[in-house]
Amino acid sequence: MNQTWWKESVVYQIYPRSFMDSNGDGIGDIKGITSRMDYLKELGIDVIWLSPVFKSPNDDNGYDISDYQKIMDDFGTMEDFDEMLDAAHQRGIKLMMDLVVNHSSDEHQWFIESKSSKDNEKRDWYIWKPGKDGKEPSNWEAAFKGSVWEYDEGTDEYYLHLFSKKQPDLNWENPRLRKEIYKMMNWWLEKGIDGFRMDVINFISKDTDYPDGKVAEGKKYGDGSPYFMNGPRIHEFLQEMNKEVLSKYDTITVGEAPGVTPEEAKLYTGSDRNELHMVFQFEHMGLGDGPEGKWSNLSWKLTDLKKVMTRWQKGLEEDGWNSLYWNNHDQPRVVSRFGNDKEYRVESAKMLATCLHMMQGTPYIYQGEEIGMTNVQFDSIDQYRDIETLNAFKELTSENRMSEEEMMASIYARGRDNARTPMQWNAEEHGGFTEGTPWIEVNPNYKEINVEKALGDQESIFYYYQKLIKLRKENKAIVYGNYDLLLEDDEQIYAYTRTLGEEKLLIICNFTKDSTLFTLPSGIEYNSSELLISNYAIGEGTSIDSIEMKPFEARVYKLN
Ligand code: TEU
Ligand code: CA
Repeated sequence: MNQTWWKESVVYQIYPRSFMDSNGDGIGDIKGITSRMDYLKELGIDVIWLSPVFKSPNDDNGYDISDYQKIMDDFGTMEDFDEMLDAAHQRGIKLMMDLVVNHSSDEHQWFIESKSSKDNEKRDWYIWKPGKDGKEPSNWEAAFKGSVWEYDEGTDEYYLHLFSKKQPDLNWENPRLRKEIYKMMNWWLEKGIDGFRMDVINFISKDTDYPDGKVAEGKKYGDGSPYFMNGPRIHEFLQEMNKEVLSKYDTITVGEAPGVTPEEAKLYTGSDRNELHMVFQFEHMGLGDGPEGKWSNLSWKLTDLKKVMTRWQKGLEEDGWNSLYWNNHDQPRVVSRFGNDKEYRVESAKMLATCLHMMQGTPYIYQGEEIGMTNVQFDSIDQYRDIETLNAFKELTSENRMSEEEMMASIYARGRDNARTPMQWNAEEHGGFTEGTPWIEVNPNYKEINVEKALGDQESIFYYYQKLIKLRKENKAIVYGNYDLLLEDDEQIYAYTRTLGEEKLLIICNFTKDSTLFTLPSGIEYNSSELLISNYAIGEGTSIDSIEMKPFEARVYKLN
């Protein structure tokens, strides 16, 4: 296994709008990030993944870029950016930027020209089609509801947008467009950044016939995903990107790939593929999805979570590499999603962190996860900001597919704004995030849950994450050891081993608020055991043959 820094790193994701506001306008900014660089150093992370800070009208909070080489006014200036990059590098922290090139903003100069006329030289930098029988060219549904095709009166054609109509898809079939993207990527790498997280990168190659998708019961639009996920030329494009850009620098890359399987992930991340280092898969995040996607908010089973995680651990064990995450700016807070954000918030947050960070792959920590921030429950839909949530609320309630109460309950459980309420720094007003009025309200529990309180409590979730990160640095078995699941049918305990040569680790996690007996499966040979980390105080010399696991208890043993 070729040992490389990006396999041995821990990444911290910053959603700049909600991280730290330095000028009192209620919006997080780059100077605010720089002011918190020592905090990140203290946590011990190696890389920052910075969600987009580029010029944008913020239809999708920066995932709709109108200039790839300019900083959004809300966030500051390019000088602020250079200062932040330098502050990170001075502390040995690398910076991974968010590359959003499946689509741009409709306010990007390229699109303005492309839309201006059918024979504009940039017309085919985007995907334009005439209508079919007076309707959209195909029946696909957009991620933010409605058709993926928006009609343009001026040129009597439709353009494709898999997300909002202000996010027109770029046409990757066009070599001139691809060349322009590579030029922009090189420009950022020449500035000294250390890599990219690539937004829905497995969507950039489409089936250019745009065939209709299957229409589910009661739905108006069809499922186009078989025709835009992992498309026909995706590996050709990524190998070209690697040749033209990535191979020239010592980068870290991760491709966000909704719908990817472990088998396909080997093609994206295999060491001889010359494409990407790793991908973000979504199978564990989709547990509980139903006919209305995540808004169905069905219950999930631990055995299903174990199946999914094991498929990915084993699938990429020989070649390829896993990313490891529970949270990001699109997902609910893991302590609310898979843990217990009430009486066992601290124990379950630590247990979930243990379960993930002891696996094989590069762990990603989302801002606030390290202090156990929870989901939020705003009283009114008017307090929410996320386009995906607002569009879904409008469509599902207006079409009586869900009641307002059902929709609010689903937003509480699965909405993206759960991750976007401001970082809670202290118990002052607005959690110390801003001295102004925050662009979205702070979670009301900021007085109990905040960084200042965590730093003053040796038993806090923060210091537990710090220990996990340190453990990874000290134990090659955590990075490179093989994973083997134990007790696969147990609905309470998630247990597995990691093996690297003679070294063997045993990880035991109780995912429930009920105590439960762990019995070491036969066949696990050992002479002695050394406790590496646990979220409860454990008496010396306790046997590991059978353990009464407390609510949400986690333990990691080194077996000798
Ligand atoms: O998300 C891709 C994506 O699939 C999202 O629709 C996400 O899975 C979904 O919102 C979860 O419910 C990326 C970015 O992470 C997201 O913030 C952007 O809105 C989207 O692409 C478009 O750029
Ligand atoms: Ca600000």
